[in-house]
Amino acid sequence: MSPPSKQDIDETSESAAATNATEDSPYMPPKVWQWIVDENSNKFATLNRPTAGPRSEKDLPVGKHALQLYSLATPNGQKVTILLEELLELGIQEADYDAWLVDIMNQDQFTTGFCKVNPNSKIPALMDYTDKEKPVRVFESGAMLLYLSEKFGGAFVPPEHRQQVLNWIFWQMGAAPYLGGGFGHFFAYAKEKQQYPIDRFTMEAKRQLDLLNNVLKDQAYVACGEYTLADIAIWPWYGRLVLGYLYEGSKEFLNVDEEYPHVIRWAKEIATRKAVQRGIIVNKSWGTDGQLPNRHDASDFDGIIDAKL
Ligand SMILES: N[C@@H](CCC(=O)N[C@@H](CS)C(=O)NCC(=O)O)C(=O)O
Repeated sequence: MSPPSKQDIDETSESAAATNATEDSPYMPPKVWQWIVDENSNKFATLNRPTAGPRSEKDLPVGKHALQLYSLATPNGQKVTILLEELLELGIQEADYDAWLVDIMNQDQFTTGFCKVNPNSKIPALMDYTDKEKPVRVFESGAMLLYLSEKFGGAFVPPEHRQQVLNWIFWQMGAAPYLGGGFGHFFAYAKEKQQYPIDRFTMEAKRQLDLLNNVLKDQAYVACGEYTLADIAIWPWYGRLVLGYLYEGSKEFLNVDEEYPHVIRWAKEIATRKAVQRGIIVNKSWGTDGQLPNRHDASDFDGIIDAKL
């Protein structure tokens, strides 16, 4: 499927508008949805298509370690690099890894090589070549956290709190799309600011923050009294949101300082962890703070670990 031509777009928009739009509702859906590219609507407009699968031929690079990560320092990517750095911090040398930058704005996630590791074309994607005869592909960041934890003896999943950890990891995987794809998209990325979607997703983002605030009022970490995989999954989204690093202006807009003090306390505490400070800059290629586009060795952090959180 290829992008529609300018003529297609004009004809489609005109006919849809003519048949459906009313004064109260300037857009009414046509009977059959048509793919219309409006390059000015948001920064992902030219990236998104209604079809899946590769768009170009290219193999992925493979480095020296058994674990090969293909990712980007977005919250979903940071979860995994934080966990890998935490495992190394515990002294687990087999967790050493190569992390390769996948530039999603350059459509790197649609190469044949990337799609073989993750047919869903989204970062992060991981290959485990520990058994060279039977390499394992892992996609979906939540699955990746559990895979790595299990591979290394149940790290960050205390047996007595295992179910609580799972509950919160699955919560994060279901909840964060409302924060990122909903609130973040309409508040920060959509060029035209519309009240309806901003109200809808702000309501949900604040409900989620209130939930975390209630939980963190009574215990130090999200799943139990100790730092677990659940915090590693949740912090890059909700921790960085309340610290003001996700969407410009959103900390004030969501009234974070007034309403979610326990989330802020938890977020600040996790931000002091050395592994977290390393993990958040892996596969990062923007900003004036620390960045490490590709990571192959612990020494790659030398001189750049004054990362801004
Ligand atoms: N549920 C997935 C979501 C991954 C995801 O949405 N990745 C985004 C970046 S944060 C991506 O690769 N977007 C590129 C695209 O949609 O083309 C996970 O947690 O791994």
